[in-house]
Amino acid sequence: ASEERSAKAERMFALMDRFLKNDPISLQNDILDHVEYTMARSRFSFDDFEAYQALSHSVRDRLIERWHDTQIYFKRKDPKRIYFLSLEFLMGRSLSNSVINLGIRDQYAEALSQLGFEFEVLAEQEGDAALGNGGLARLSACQMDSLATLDYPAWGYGLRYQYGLFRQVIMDGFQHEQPDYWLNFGNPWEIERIHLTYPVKFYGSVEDETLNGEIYKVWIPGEMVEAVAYDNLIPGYGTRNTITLRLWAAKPSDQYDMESYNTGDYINAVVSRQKAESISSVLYPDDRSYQGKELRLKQQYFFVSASVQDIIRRFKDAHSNFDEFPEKVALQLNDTHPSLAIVEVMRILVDEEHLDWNKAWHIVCQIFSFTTHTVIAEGLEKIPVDLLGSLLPRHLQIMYEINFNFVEELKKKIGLDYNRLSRMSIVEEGAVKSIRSANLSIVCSHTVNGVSRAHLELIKANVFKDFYELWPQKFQYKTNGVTQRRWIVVSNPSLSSLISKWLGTEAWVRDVELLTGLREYAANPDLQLEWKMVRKVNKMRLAEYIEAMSGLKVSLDAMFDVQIKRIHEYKRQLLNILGIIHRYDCIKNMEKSDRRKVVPRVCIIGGKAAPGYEIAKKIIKLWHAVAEKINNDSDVGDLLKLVFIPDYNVSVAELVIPGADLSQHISTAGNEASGTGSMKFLMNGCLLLATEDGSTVEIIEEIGVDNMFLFGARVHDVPVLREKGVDLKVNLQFARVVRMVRDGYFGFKDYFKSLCDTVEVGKDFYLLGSDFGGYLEAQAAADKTFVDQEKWTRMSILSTAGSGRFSSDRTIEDYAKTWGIEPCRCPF
Ligand code: HBZ
Repeated sequence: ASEERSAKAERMFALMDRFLKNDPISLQNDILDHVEYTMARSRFSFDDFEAYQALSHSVRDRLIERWHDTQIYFKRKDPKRIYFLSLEFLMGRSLSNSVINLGIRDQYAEALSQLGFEFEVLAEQEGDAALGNGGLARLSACQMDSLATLDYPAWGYGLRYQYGLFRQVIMDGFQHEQPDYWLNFGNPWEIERIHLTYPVKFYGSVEDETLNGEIYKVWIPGEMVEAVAYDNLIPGYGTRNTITLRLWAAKPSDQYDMESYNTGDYINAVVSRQKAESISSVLYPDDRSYQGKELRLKQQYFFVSASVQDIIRRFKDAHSNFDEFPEKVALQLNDTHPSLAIVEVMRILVDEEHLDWNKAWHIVCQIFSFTTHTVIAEGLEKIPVDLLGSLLPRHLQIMYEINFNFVEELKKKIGLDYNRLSRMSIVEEGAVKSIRSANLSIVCSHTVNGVSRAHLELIKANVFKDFYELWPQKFQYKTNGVTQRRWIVVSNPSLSSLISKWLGTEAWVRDVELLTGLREYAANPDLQLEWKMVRKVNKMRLAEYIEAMSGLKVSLDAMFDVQIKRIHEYKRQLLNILGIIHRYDCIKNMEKSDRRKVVPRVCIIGGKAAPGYEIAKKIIKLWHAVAEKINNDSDVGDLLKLVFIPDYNVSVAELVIPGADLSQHISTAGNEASGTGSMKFLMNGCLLLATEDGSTVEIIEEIGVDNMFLFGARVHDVPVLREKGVDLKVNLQFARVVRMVRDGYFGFKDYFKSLCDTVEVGKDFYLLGSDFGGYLEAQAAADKTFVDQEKWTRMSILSTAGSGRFSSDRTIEDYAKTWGIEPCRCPF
């Protein structure tokens, strides 16, 4: 039968030449067909949005062809597969990325222009898929692009939230959150697989069942919902391979609640069924703190259970013996959010496949690899046992058993050191008895990954010290990376062409280390001139956006100084604001004749605060209050302008990053696990002003400390400085700017009081006071360099040239070794 199947497959491949054509005329026909038959609009009357949708459908058709070929090929080859489990993916827009990876952007642009449309204009119609919070989620998206490009047999699994990350609206300088119902106008980028569903159980009880003289546990659920697959196609660049990001949506189950219909309360039965959909309705907008909310736990289990069932189903299609499972399957846990997958695999192997416990455990220990994205203990998830026991009674039992075995083994190794045993236990005894997801993930994974070298050192020394001492070989790091396809080719096409021209090849798009070839031309006046021109055009594009958005006209001669990321105390946007106040104060107190020497600046900031994070929201308001004052001070004019970019997201980043001269990555050392924004700026030739935190340490190694503006306390200084505090009599400049805010110089005196309190002597946990002097010096060094455009441009070129190590292609190659997977390239 399998021979017959593959013969049939061969015949199908032979038909390849009847697949869709990519010449402009064929593209036009396809677009118009979609206008008429998919959108049901007349060919003679459709607007830009409808054109965008028709265009997207024609791109999707092409993706589908490649995707089918890839999936059939994977099936035939049956390689070891990697399953990437993440509760968050920040995909952003798909159109430009897809046509570039398919290699047909120019053909589309031509086809559209003959129809009277402009590709860029239509691309702007697309909304972002924002199914994630920040760095962790965008990292997942970058890694999917690299997995596809490098031909790995990979699947991403996640949740199809109906509401993505909230929309940020600023009113009177305050952040307001609005729902992001991104599916309102349809989503051409997903394929609904109505027949690809799995039941997911909740609540209920566990009973014993005897089968052939053996006793097995059976879980009798109290509620059941259906997980429906939505496939998002991820094309690789320079390859036919197109992989799947499978997102699950919750639907009422038809199998389960027939009973309620027989009670006669038809209306209420239907209404209560509908509640099932709430599981996948909304993304939690907190990117650090963990709250023990039932809905969140339901989301985690829902997506994990559907994914694990899907993975096991695929394995069983080709194999009958679970001994082969670890040779065919690797699971990657993106943070602890999917850690229930471990327990779900155990449950299925033991309770449903009837493997004995030890055998199942042996399998589990070989398949999971875990990556942590946090540095602080407070960031670690804890699931209250009461909650878990009621929602997933069987899983709690399994966790207890895993923990019991682990603690027994541990006692043999370390003796009866009860403090250490209780720290390492998966179960935390305390006021609220809880499961420590990180401990579970570490115990059950073969590898624990940090996201930068510095991050690994921190977790070894702090949060996971006990585990590191027990299993040093488990702990590794895979420095994060970003995809140059999106972050240079899609977002900065003119820089992209310039690079290809000077390197004489486009090969860097797949092999980014080739960018080092730019180093030899860094001082070349011809390249410098072209480089500056490209950067100027990008600044112009950003300036137009700023004007359209805020009415503010900014000077292109000014230095565009950008900080865009989630708003957090540890990321120190407040340090940035206080630095700006200092700059303003200096300008005001200067002789008029000296003002000519001031380097004009446009300070740009963007980012969302978690809805419940009061201090972060005050930082946003402070920015606006300071901006109001400075932007309206005619005395200062173009020397200093402040811009807040509202609703920062992936597509905004694509516009802002190429237009930035300077970008700030100024977290207190020891707080940013890696940071990936800096890598995007680096690729685009933007200079960094940064602290020695997270991946910055490695960036310094690539581009050299002289090619950026470094300042601030180092990791080992931090505890000392926290202890010591700063003497504000010495640090007069800092005291002065904080006082200005306190005294109501920018209004809202009472409202800013608690914000000012966070940086008072003795309370300044993130060390704004002690880093302030160094920060001002680094800013002054940036000003000085900016005046020397030859030097600045050289540093800019060297930044791009040194960015190769921070491609997610390199990250994925590192992971591939850990996962034990090989490329599987579709040959057609
Ligand atoms: O992950 C970030 C780190 O802060 C950053 O340093 C790193 O570069 C990046 C990628 O490794 N962490 C997050 O973005 N974390 C979250 O978004 C998050 C979301 C939900 C949570 C916890 C954390 O429950």
